[in-house]
Parts: sequence; structure tokens; C-alpha cells
Amino acid sequence: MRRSLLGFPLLALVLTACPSSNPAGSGSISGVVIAPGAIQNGAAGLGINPALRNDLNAHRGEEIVPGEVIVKFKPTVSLQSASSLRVNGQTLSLVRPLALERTQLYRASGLDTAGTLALVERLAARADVEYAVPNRIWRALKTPNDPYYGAQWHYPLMNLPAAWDTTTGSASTKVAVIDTGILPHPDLAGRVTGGYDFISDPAVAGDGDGRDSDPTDEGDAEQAGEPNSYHGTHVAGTVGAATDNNQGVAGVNWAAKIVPIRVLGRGGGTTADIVEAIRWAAGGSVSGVPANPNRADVINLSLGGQGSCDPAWQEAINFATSQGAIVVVAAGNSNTDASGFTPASCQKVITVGAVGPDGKRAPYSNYGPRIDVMAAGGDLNQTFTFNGRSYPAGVLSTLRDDANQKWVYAFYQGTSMAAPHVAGIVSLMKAQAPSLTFDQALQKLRTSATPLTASQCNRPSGSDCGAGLVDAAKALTSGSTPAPPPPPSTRPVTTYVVAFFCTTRSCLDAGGDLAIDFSRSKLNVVLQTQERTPYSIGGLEPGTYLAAAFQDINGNGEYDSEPLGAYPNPVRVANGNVPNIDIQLLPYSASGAWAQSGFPREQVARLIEQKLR
Ligand SMILES: [Ca+2]
Ligand SMILES: [Ca+2]
Ligand SMILES: [Ca+2]
Ligand SMILES: [Ca+2]
Repeated sequence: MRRSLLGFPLLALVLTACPSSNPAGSGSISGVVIAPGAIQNGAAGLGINPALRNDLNAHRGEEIVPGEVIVKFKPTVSLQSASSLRVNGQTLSLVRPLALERTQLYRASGLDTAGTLALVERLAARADVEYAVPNRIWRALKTPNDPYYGAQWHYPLMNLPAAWDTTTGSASTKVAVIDTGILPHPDLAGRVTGGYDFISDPAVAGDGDGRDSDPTDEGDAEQAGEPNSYHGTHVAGTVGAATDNNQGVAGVNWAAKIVPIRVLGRGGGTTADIVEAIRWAAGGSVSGVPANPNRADVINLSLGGQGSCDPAWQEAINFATSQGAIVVVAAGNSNTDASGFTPASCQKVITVGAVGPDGKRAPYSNYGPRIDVMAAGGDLNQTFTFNGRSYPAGVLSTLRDDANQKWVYAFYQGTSMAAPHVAGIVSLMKAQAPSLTFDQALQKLRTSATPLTASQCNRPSGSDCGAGLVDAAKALTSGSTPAPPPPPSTRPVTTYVVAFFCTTRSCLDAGGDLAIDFSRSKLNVVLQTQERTPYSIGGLEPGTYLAAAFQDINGNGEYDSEPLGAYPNPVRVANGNVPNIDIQLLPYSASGAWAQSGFPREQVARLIEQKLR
């Protein structure tokens, strides 16, 4: 069985062995390169803080070694004379000098934690002491054992490992994911409960009927040849993939149940279906639909579109909030003010913008006064390295590769990916405080966030990125928390768009193989910065072309086996421009499933090399 690239059989080609360059024509094609996952309808490092303060309150609640104190003396003191100290009726004997200037570790016997802290306070008050601190016990932050966890840079960026030391969630918390439905991905096993399919139009639903109790994702591709996004499965995996199970990826919440509610099918979803889904998610009744036994504590809406919030949306959200559900929404991916988007502009929602791996606003993310907080949404135009392999810096979660019929883990970018991080964190907050209200959750998220500067937000003011990047550890505790680890180092991605010259009108030869003359094909390099990045390839002689896109993820100057994408039909070019030849890149998987082994790598690489030289 031949592999196919969006319908094109891929095999060794009819090779025209004439590398001489042909005269350029006056034709061209243009369109946009679409990043993976764009949805229809818009849609144990220790961060040790040595706490050089002698404020006792700063150490309350910390785990310390009873009786042990670290003392730094002022420069005038001879350490020779400090082999023992007498303070507060206690004798402290020297344990050892520390590899810090004028600093020694002392121990007193018979002290409990409170006694030790009192001793620290007395020592700190001495004229010859620069500082005294308890010998605090630190533990490795909770990191899950999932093999691809290390590629999930987006969790440390939001300080989740430190948050997981406080809580990894509660099985009694429920998070409704209102999206394209769900697939039975093995790394979601045991994490999903209940749900419903609210798509009332059978043609949109693709499952042969209107509303039903099975929220399985039947696909959202509008036309044959387009990939299904399985967006809801990716979003659900971020909220709560099966975690610490030695498989795949980790999720934000390790215990909460995900309630999948399907509203987006072929070409998107409708206001009528979505507002009823929101109401039902929060425990409200909807005519013709059985009562929801899994009332949501948190509702994630990684969808939306242009237009300010209309009364139907607002009424549904008000109802959900009145029932105690906290609604988290994506800000939108149009690099514009979120106030012109729904549900981002609604009241009583937590509106989430996206940052890339560098903590800066992602180039696609909406901004403006309606943004509450920022979260990791990824930037597929940057790459990072994990275990010696380069990956695009998207958000890594659960997905399906239809072409190879495999469960995979793949990188998507978008505010759709940022929102479920926050929904997951709010669900962790709900595990700690089940009665947490919308206002309390929003306040806590905002006050604990790390503000973005104007430069980081790429706006005149950092406040266009709301209160800043969510810090999960700070949002979950009132005590001191370690700072998040530094972000991964990244490099930009190069995108190549190629117009392959076909030697037949179908681009196939009699045997069904691709019929391409590489010497008459043209290539362009595109700097991809948005969900939909314009491209054009000029100098085309009249003929039939196959338009495709590739990326160089590992920065070696050659395109990689994934991601790739192709326009599904041959393109006829005469002496003018052929517009709207839009190329959807397939997702990039951590597990390598989209690699198209039959594709003529060497020939395309040669084309790229010629262009780059
Ligand atoms: Ca149905
Ligand atoms: Ca269904
Ligand atoms: Ca897992
Ligand atoms: Ca490469």
C-alpha cells in the first residue's frame, strides 16, 4: 500500500536528470501557509531561593533540620573563635564551615522547629552576624515520569512542577472541554467521563444524526483531503492527560475528570449549540438532552471568532458562573485586540492570551485590555532541543494521525492551547478549595502572575498582556515558592514553499507515481510568523504544479521529514498569479508518525540547497 501525501501517491520519481536551470516564466502562485491545528470558526531543578532574610515569617511552614543554623559573620569576626556559639542559653557547636564566604553551619541539640526558628531570630539580631537562616530541607520538585514530559517546556514555564508539590488535583473536580469532541487516546485512558454531542446538524456532525450521547470526534475537515484537527483531544490532553503513567505526555491536572462536550464539527459550530452546551456543562437543563451527572467545576472554551460578545453567549456564561463553574476562554489567534472576539470579550470569563517558549507574547496571540492572563500557547516558528532532537516549540499533547492510523503526541500552537493550561490550573485550585468562586480564581491568578514588559508583550504597554504569565505555584500557595526554571533556548524555524513542476496534468504518471521535473520547479523561503502566513512563488513557466511546504526544524539547512503539507489539487499556472493556494501543514509529532518515508527527500533537499547557495 502506497503512502499518500494528502491524496498524492508518493514514490520514487520519474527523475529528469537535467539540472540545468530553465528560463523563468511569468506565472506565480500565492496563498498562505497554515500552521498545524488552526481550527475552523476561529475557532527537577531546584529553584532555591536562599531567602537571605531574617524574617521569621519567611520560614514558617518550611521543613527545616531541627537545631541547625547557617550563620554568616561580619568581616570583622575571626571564624577561628567561632567553633562554638552561645545564644539564648543554648550552645551551638560548629558542624563545618560552608563553601561560602565567612559562613558556618552550627548545630544545637534538643531543639524543635519553633525553638530553632527562635534561635535563628536571636542569632540574626547579633551585631557580629550578617545573616542567620535555618538549614532548610529541599526536595526535588514533583516531575512526572511520562517519556515526553521533557518536551513539554510549557509546564516548567508556568511553574507547574512546583505547583504539583502542593497538589496534583482531585478526582472529584470536573473540567468540561467544549470543543470538537474526544478520541479514545490511550494516554487519556481513565481521565474522561460522561459528556455529550451537542451538534444538532447531522451534516456538520458527520456521525449520521443530530445530538447524541457519544461525543466522539468524527472530524472537522470541511473538504476531503484536509486533515482533521482533533483539537478537542489535544486540549483535553493539556488539561489532564494520564500523568506519571510512564506513557506519552503529562497533563496539568493528574486526577480531575474531563467531561468532553462536542460542539465543533465540519466547518465549526453554532451559537445555538454552544450556548446550550455551556448551560448543560454547568448542570443546567437543555430540552431533549438528559441531565448532566458530571456538573463542571471548570469549563474550557478554546474556540470562538470575531465579533463582540452577544447576549446569548453572555446569558449562558452568566448561568454557568451562577452555578459555580469557572469559564476559561482563549483570547483568539489574530494578533489583534481581543475585545472584538467572542467569547474572549464576554464578562465573567478568564480570557487567556498565549506566550511562546521565551515567555513573550506569541506572534499570533490577541492582546488588549480584555486579556486577563497569559499562558503557554507555543510558537511553532521556534524550535528547541530535547534528548538530542529538535522540535517545534508548540504545546505537546495527545492527538491522532489519521494517515498512519496511529495515536500520537503532536505540537500545536494557539491561544486554544494556552486556555487549557489555565483551566487545568484553576481545576488544581478547585481541588484545594472546592468553593472557589470565579472572582476569587481570577483575582488569585492575576495577583500571582508575572507581568510582561511592553517589550515582552510587543505592545506599547505590558498591560496589553493582562496581569502577565500565570505562575501555577504562586496561584496555589500563599507561602514562598521557587521561581520557574529558565525557559528553553530556541532557534527560528525556516519554512520552504515549493512549486513542483508536473510533467503530466494530474501530476501522476501512468503507474500512479508523482511525475515531477525538479529542474523546472521553484522554491521560496518563508518566514512564518502567524497562524496563516502569506507566501508567493514567482518565475513559474506555464504548466501544472504541485504546491507543498516543508520546514527545517533542526537548523541544518535541509527540510525535515515533518512537518509537511501540500495543496490537495494540481495547480494550473499560465502567465499570471494563481491566488488562494493555501497549504495546511500537518502536525509535527513527538513520536515521528507523520514522517512520510516515501517522499523524495533527496531531490527536494537538492532543490533547497540550490536555492540557498
Ligand atoms: Ca450525532
Ligand atoms: Ca456523536
Ligand atoms: Ca502520560
Ligand atoms: Ca533540517
